[in-house]
Amino acid sequence: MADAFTIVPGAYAGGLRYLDVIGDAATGRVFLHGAHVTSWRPDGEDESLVWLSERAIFADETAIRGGVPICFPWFGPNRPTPEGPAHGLARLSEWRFEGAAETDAGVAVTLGLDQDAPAAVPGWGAAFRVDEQDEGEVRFQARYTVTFGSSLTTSLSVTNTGSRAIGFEAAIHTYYPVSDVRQVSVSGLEGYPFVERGAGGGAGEPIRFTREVDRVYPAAPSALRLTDPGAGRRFTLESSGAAGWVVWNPFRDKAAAMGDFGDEEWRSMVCLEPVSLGEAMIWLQPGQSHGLGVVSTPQTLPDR
Ligand code: TA6
Repeated sequence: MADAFTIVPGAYAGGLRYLDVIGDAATGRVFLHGAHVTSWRPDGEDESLVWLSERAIFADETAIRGGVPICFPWFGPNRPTPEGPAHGLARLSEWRFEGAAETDAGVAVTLGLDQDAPAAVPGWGAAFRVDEQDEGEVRFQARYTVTFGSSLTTSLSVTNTGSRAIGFEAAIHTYYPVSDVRQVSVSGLEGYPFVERGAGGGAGEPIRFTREVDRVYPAAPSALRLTDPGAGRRFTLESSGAAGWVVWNPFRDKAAAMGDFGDEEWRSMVCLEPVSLGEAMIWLQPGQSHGLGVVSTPQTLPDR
């Protein structure tokens, strides 16, 4: 049977190549730069169900603002070397297209990355945590499979192909579109400890957004719900291989301070990110692998 999907390779935006996926259940777009999903539109939806800034910059040395950035091999400012960029090197590296296939869950696109990948910023040689007592070579093979269907499934798998143990952090940093962030709630994290890195704008539990929220839940359950009455929609999220979550909205002031983020765009997005970081970072012995990902499923809210 002929494949029920089309991959349109080699299209360009700002000099970066991307693939357009046209399947029966959904369409999508993923850039080779960062293996960065920028669009996912399930059949029947009028718009993409991943948010993308109108000011996103498409350039080698910049992470695309919005969509689904991959944070690897560290999260945020937890860089092992002073010159390392926020959220690691993977979202600034050129991934290899390794193939696509029709599955029951939609069109699965796989991209690969290793320490020899061209990265806008160098540094794979010092990108991982290692035991200084160890000797041997640091090498890895990452594979990222994103499945465009009625749900969006993202899965990052990392294998230690070197000869010494490596430690790393990882997150799938998805931007979800919402009608108005001040009207939505995030449930599933009630009662779990968190570190607030922002202005502490999360009111109560379920989380509501009244100011900047930048919360790290180092250890929390795998299921979240993002409820958006204004859009009549709920996203259910189910993570795998992650220790916790990050919840982020920049709100007005931080959005205004970001050049690739529209001043009013803070109202229309929420980031919910399965993450393993800090004491829960992932350590792999030579030959070991670990997978981390999330399935995001939109549901229509019943009429009240
Ligand atoms: O995931 C939340 C966060 O770590 C925030 O602190 C904010 O920096 C956000 O990521 C975006 O980071 P970026 O490097 O993409 O601007």
